[in-house]
Amino acid sequence: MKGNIEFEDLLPVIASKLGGEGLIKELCKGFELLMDKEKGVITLESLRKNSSMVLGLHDLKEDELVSMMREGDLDGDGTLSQMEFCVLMFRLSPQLMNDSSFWFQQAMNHNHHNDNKAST
Ligand SMILES: [Ca+2]
Repeated sequence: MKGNIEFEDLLPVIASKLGGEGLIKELCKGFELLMDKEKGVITLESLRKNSSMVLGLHDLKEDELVSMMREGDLDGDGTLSQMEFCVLMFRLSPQLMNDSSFWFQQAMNHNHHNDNKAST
């Protein structure tokens, strides 16, 4: 799709609109619980081991954990970095997606602002 903006590129914009660090912290609060403490990233193994500690993840089945990893792993290294996890949590939060769609539009409009000569 032409002019498609990657979701993760917009995350900082949306975060700043919705409440900045508070939002990021909220989205990422599960990360430290789920990550492999030695590697500093979430692996399928650490996800499997720790998902019971995170509300909303404790009854995920094995194949759901696998698809969560696959969906969240943007760079294909087989693990979830903190950023990847945040983006995934964002995608998995329908209410958040709903609230952010407005800012999505704002960001898109801002991006195509060049032919708009409106003065400030
Ligand atoms: Ca990754």
